[in-house]
Amino acid sequence: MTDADFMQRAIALAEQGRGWTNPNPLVGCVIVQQGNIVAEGYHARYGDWHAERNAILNCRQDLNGATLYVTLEPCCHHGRTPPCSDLIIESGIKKVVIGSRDPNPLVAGKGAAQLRQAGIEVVEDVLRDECDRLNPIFFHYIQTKRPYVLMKYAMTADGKIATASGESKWITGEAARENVQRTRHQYSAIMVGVGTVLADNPMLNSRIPNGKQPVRIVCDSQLRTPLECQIVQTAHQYRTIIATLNQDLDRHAEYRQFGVEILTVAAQNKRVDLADLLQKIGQLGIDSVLLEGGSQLNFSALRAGVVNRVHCYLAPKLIGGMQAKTPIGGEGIASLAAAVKLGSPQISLHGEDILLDFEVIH
Ligand code: AOF
Ligand code: ZN
Repeated sequence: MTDADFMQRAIALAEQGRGWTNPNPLVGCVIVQQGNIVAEGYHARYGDWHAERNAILNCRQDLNGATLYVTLEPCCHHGRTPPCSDLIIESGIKKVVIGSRDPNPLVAGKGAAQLRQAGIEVVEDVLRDECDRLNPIFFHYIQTKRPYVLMKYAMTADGKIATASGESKWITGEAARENVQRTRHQYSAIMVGVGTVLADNPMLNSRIPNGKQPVRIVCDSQLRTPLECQIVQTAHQYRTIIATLNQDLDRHAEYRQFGVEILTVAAQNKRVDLADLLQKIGQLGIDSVLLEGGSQLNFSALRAGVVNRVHCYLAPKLIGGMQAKTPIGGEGIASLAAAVKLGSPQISLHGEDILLDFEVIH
């Protein structure tokens, strides 16, 4: 087994926390003694022990001279938990192999430096790209304090999100829709425009058994969300925020009695200013947003430059229709030269549907 093999195992362990650690990172760790894994650990849930501490606590053997593999630089600060660096030093571990560097200003190289000062051999950047891919949300949020935004839509092979008459259930099949449910479990919030609420009366929850429920956010500049809609009616059960320009406190009270939080935000072309909204929900501790349309909100988000990633589900169907909506509406971008650029996609198949997973290049 090589360093890369052990790190691969640590990555697989980190994956087990997916959906539960936000706004903290996914982290996995293995401890190796004479070429054998003697203990494993991962960060299972926000606020729980870190991966390194779990691995060390899980170890029944003497750690003297052992090597610790961890997907993220060990921390050296007192947060919700004590510094992992101290525990590693006390344990007798002689070598630490690290995947990602930690951009958290409280750590950022200081963790590795502390281990080296204590005489521990530190090797960095082992499978760094793979390890970095575990935590795009954490890296973005810890540095900007604004949530990471994933724009998701499902369209036919001719680029339509509904028929000309507005029928959209369902463009994609069951397997793709299940994958969206898994994605919802990984994001802290789901955001839609009021148009989507009026058209679909969606629930916007995660239907994964024991899944985490995302906060639901509706962008509704004029407060047109009906009090009778599912989102308002279930706001006591699932945290719900309506972002608006409307300052009528009596109107706010009508929503609040159902448990809806009203967030007044700045205006941008008479609509919700998404940059302002994201800054505000970042301050509420929300590290990630799954943007689920409709096409007007998608365009506003792209124009505001706040989208980090795109999930385009492509269904093997054709429907045509000049009036049939496409995923991104608004005025559109005027010239090809100004197009939003995407990286090369990761491509996966879900039943008959294709998922194109793009990073937005800023
Ligand atoms: C985690 N899990 O396995 C590692 C983390 O408030 P705390 O004590 O949980 O500290 C959170 C910070 O610790 C986090 O921002 C990151 O910089 C560092 N490493 N965090 O939640 C882990 N190794
Ligand atoms: Zn730690």
